[in-house]
Amino acid sequence: MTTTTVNSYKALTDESAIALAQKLDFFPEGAKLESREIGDGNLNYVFRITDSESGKGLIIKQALPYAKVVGESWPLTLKRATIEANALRKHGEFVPGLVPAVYATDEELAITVMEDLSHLTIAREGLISGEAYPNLSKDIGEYLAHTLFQTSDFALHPFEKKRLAAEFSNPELCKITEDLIFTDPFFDHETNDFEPELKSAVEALWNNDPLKLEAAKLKKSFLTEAEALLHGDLHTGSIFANGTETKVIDPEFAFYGPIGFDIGLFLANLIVQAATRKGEKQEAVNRHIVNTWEVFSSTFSKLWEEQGIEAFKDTAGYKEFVLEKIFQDTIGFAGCELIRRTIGLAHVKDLDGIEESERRIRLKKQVLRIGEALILKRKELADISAVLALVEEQSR
Ligand code: SR1
Ligand code: MG
Repeated sequence: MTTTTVNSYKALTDESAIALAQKLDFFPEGAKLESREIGDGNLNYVFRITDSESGKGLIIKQALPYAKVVGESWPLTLKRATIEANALRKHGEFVPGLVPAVYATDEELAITVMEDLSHLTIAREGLISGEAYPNLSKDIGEYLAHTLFQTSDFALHPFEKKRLAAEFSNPELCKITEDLIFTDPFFDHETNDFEPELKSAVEALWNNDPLKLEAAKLKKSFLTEAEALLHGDLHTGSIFANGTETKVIDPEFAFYGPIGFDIGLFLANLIVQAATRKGEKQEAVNRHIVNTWEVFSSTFSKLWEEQGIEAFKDTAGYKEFVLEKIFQDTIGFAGCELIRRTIGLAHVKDLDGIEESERRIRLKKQVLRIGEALILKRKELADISAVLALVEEQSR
């Protein structure tokens, strides 16, 4: 690991991560600490510091001044570490059991020190190896409803909501999403990455003007609709889980955006996983898809009734209008995520990890068809069961 210096910023090494951990009032005095860099994401270093004697551990996450996935040629703001820590704390006010505890931060070093979750596994990895995660959709449905409702105009005084929207202004990370999810996959752009066997399917997508028009509308929603404090990157790699516990990590893309974005990203990543399965195993993931939406919408609805402050909250049809708009956005954003995870810059192991090339290409074509149909038909789908029916139809 090399050391990079930017002003007073210094990239951590195992040694300096241990030195930092020793200064925190966390481990017993004189503890013999060990450090391991365990980051497998696209952007940051993650050090796990452990004391084998006491069994205690913590995580030190450090943002790099560039995107790790591409290299130093792609500079990236360190401010995202502060955004991430503050989003964990803000969301933790509403769902303390569903996010890691933040112990300390250092803005100059772009560091967040937080709870060690190594008794859990990354949900994407677990799902790929067939884990059922019985509580996953209930927990994520509740996480989504609470964090999104409680940071919206439906729950907050307008001054507080706008203060938060300003605090969580995150232009550089939003630009990544604007480019990688909403723009580049729909054009012949150099960031795209796909196998030659997909070329004709991809070219058909680039030449599909009705699809591009709908993608443009969804991008406009993402750019302009500051509805709630989003996680901003809620794929299954941003979730730790086991049979009973779920923790949402990594909200460095947090900003004020459209409520359906977080829900759509999560559902899309479940849809990809379901596409790789058959029979009862596929049905188990399909149940998570349905349950996520049902738990989200019923919890959101309850919060609206019990805690909503909007003057029009009891006006007949308004809550239903809001939920219908969120649903349609969710489905459209899910479609964009499916397309970009298949042919854009950042892929997913669920698909890329399939070694048998014929099956991998067939599933990728299937996921592209599902993504396209979700974007185009999002306003015709009556409910979440209709989404599953569409996914099934496109999978034949
Ligand atoms: C350059 S970052 C590529 C992707 O990784 C992150 O996790 C986000 O999903 C982003 O789009
Ligand atoms: Mg991440």
